[in-house]
Amino acid sequence: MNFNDNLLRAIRGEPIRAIWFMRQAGRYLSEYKKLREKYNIFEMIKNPEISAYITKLPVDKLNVDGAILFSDITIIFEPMGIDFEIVENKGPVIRKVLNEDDIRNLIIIEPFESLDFVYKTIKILKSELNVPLIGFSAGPFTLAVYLIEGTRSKDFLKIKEFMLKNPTLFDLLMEKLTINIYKFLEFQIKAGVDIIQIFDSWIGCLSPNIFKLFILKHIKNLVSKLKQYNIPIIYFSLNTYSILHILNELDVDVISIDWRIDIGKAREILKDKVIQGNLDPAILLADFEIIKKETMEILKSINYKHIFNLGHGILPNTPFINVKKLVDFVKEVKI
Ligand code: 1CP
Repeated sequence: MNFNDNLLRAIRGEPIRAIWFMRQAGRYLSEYKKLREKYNIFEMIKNPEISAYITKLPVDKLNVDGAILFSDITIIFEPMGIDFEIVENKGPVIRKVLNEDDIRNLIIIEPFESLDFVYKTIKILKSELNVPLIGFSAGPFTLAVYLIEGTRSKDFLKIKEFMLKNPTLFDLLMEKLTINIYKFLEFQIKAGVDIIQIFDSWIGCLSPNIFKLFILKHIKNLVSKLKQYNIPIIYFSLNTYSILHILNELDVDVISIDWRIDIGKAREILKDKVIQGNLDPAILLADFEIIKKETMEILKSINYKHIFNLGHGILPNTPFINVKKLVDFVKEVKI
């Protein structure tokens, strides 16, 4: 079994094309939907055989250049003592949002004890995969959104009010979340993942100034601690055109962008950083002619230092055949 290192080489900036998809392992796959009839998401994540099987599905079925661990950003909530559930069509819901005492008492996790199933899943995958394995976590602000808002938010007003009224307490929350995220990522690295992706899905709700004042130092701190492991780091966010120049300061290998920015513009702002993205996930719902045309637009404007991916996760109602044809097209097309 030859190891396919296209993704690692693309991350290093070599002129090679690589493709994978965020949320490639889950919800749009028929095999996943079948399993979902029997198990809930945490039953699947906590079962190393099932989790490894789901992780491998897109590699076997799509021939993508990377595998993303089947897990969730909320998997560290239980060992942190957070009472929550995943609600159908909604996502994580916290039963009791955090107050000052909860923040001061927030548990610092020991992943080798509480998350050993993740370790086992990674070990299985490392012996069976022929592509790099991507481990992940959320960024601290993205986790804080769930803990303070209670669930995903449209306007993010609760967390904004909280951080503006209680800056010191918010800073403590960010510090503790950053420690937990670091420990969780370090643990995944020690178990054997080849690449780390930080999903900071919700930072795009903040102004550039607030982002710099309240958030940036925590992400920089997380990245600088991870750097000792010499592992490629991808930083993902949404709606961050207005702070892309600030994100360019991060000492990460890849910046993942959404579809709201022209990729040529992103290239100018991100200088020589490797860029990941930026096909709109909705394009995969269209006819293949449109998928091809939009894909060509991206490939014509950025032919290297680029990892082909969507600007966000694959949508649940995406036809599998469209994803399959897209991978084949990207692998074969000559520019
Ligand atoms: O009921 C189900 O089947 C559960 C749906 C589901 C799945 C398949 C959830 C609940 N999480 C996941 C898996 C998951 N989540 C992966 C695994 C790999 C894959 O599917 O390929 C990954 C990488 C994530 C990451 C994740 N979870 C993010 C960051 C990326 C993003 O989409 O912005 C976020 C914000 C979450 C929270 C979460 N967990 C689950 C849902 C539905 C959500 C999103 C809810 C929201 O939008 O707030």
